[in-house]
Amino acid sequence: MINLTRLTTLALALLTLSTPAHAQFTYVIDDGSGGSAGPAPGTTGPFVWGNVFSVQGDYAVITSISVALGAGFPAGQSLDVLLYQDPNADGDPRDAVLLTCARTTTPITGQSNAFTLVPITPTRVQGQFFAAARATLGTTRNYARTDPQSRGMGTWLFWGGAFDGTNLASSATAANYINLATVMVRADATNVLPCLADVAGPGQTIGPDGQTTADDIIVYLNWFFAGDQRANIAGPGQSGCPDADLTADDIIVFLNRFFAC
Ligand SMILES: [Ca+2]
Ligand SMILES: [Ca+2]
Ligand SMILES: [Ca+2]
Repeated sequence: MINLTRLTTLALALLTLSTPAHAQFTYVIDDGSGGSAGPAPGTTGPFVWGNVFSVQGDYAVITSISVALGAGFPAGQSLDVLLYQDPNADGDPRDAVLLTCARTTTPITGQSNAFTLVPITPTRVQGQFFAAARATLGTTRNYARTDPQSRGMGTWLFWGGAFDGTNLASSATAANYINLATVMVRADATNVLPCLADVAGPGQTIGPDGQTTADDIIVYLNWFFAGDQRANIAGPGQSGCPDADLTADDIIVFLNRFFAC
């Protein structure tokens, strides 16, 4: 006679093996309550501020970056978030490589402890990474909300010179905010990298169906040739920071994602 209890247990065990559990983790070094005036670079142009974190366990896939803004952040200005890999994991992000970025046009402004959460393309990191915010400095400059009670080594600020806001090594000033305060920038992570090319189901219905098939490629290419921004997933050199254009870089990145699933 078949033991149904054992069969059920076996089926559940196999299900557990085949579908890894998604768990969430937030990288954070502030205590949630900011207050100091914050850094105010004496320049205009791009300003990047953020924190270096060490990867904890399996939580190596970053899914969003959250930023609390300082009193000087102008209403109506967009806010970018950026994720960098530190190639030598030494706590110094001046050599860090930009992996991906994203923009919000509706950040929460006004000095408060409210975080603006900006989703990014889920991206795997290792060792140490730099999670950062970017905005263009104007007449008011204290853009970064800081927490004076959470002092440490992790906060870095970049501005000035020929800095384009992405290549940290090109900034005139790279300041490690040692033991002064912490900027309120956090990163959310999960332990499983999703399939980023699963955009469609059977019959080219929109939305993931758990499989990668020709439907996904067709839907992506339809978006691309229609000028749909859902196809804009890369920048020059197949950078993970989308530019304004739909080019071969976008298609190559999509196909790389497809074959990585
Ligand atoms: Ca480094
Ligand atoms: Ca699919
Ligand atoms: Ca593009």
